[in-house]
Amino acid sequence: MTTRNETLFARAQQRIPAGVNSPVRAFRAVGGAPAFFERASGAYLWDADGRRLIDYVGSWGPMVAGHTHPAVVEAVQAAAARALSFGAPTEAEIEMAETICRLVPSIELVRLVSSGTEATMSALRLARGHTGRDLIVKFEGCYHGHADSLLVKAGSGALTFGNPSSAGVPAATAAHTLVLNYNDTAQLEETFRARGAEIAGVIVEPVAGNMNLVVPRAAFLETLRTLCTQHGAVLIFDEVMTGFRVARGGAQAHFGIVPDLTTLGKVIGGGLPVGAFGGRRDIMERIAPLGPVYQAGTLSGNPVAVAAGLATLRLVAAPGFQEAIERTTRALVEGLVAAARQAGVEFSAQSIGSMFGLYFRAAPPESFAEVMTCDRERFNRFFHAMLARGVYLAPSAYEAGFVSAAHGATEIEATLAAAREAFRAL
Ligand code: KE4
Repeated sequence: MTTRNETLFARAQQRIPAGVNSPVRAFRAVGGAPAFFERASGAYLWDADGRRLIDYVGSWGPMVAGHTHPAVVEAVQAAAARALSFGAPTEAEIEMAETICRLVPSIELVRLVSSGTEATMSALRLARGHTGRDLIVKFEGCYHGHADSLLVKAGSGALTFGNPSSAGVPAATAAHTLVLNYNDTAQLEETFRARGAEIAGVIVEPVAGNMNLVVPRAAFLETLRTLCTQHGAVLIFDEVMTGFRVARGGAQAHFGIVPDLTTLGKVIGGGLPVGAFGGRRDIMERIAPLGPVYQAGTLSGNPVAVAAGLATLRLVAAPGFQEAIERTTRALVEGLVAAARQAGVEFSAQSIGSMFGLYFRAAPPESFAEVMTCDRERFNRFFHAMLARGVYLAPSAYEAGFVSAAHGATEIEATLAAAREAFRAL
């Protein structure tokens, strides 16, 4: 019998490439028809077949307060009733900028955009404009959105479908992108020794979440900070995913490393399209119309999207919010490890803040190469076994998972009960 998800998927593919508006949603890595969702509330999603699912994707990060949080919905409704867009400055954008700078003190000046891709693309152009250099450094398996310079050995959907370096990116563009190994401090030092004077900037996920979850080794970020300072390269922390997830002030607060620029997205939009880039005032003052680096956007700082983001950040900044969500995430991970051990399945997992990684290998990977040794087929079977039992994980072995403040003991215990069965069925 054809399910409604399957019917919708067949119809979608007639007019949308692969039936989706972003590749990783297509379930091509895990197989089967993607779920088409109709509504969400708290920790739950309901799909076109009426299935209620516990959600660990959270729209890939934004839904940290849980779906349709009343404070966020009310803020959006009130803003929308006043105006949908002006294309002109509003007081709400000032409040958003002040809030971001207060929560992430390394950001002295910030500009809003409409996606994480716009944020990282703009930050790179700014690093090049500020230094007058062309070379940028990224790390294999890290994903920073789909700007040309960054689609070189990228993670997330690019990695999921085995095309980490996209077609359509001119060789001349890719030539200005140097790709190093995440957590390889020796290679970093050697690269800066050889080409430090050419490097405009280094962009890094301070906790990698697009090749599954990979946590930086202690010296990695510190060495990166030291080398960028020594050679006059701009250190960009791409906190689109880690911002307000790894810690209230992002991964930079967790590790105590101060980047020159930070990119944000996801949580700061609360589910609506908001990105941001910001940092040192002397660098940010190079952005048009103050300086020579052009950047613009019709809907940048959109009042309805900013209302959703501000309401979400107020919830995130509340006392106890981060501590509670970290406890829930740890309980999930510890329970999954215990369930796998009980079933005799080789499995490991870890969490940092409200992000987690699941690995079908004995220990959490510390590099892209180690991620590649995870049993992807086993993950795909586990994904479907959990989906069949009402739990929605990211449909790719190369994505991090996300817990929300709406996940409580009931959701965790239901997830672990499903996992105990799913591990046994592998
Ligand atoms: P967007 O352009 O998708 O808003 O942000 C790009 C981006 C930038 N930097 C980091 C660290 C990111 O994780 C992302 C986007 N993350 C993916 C999920 N791994 C978005 C999901 C998708 O592509 O559909």
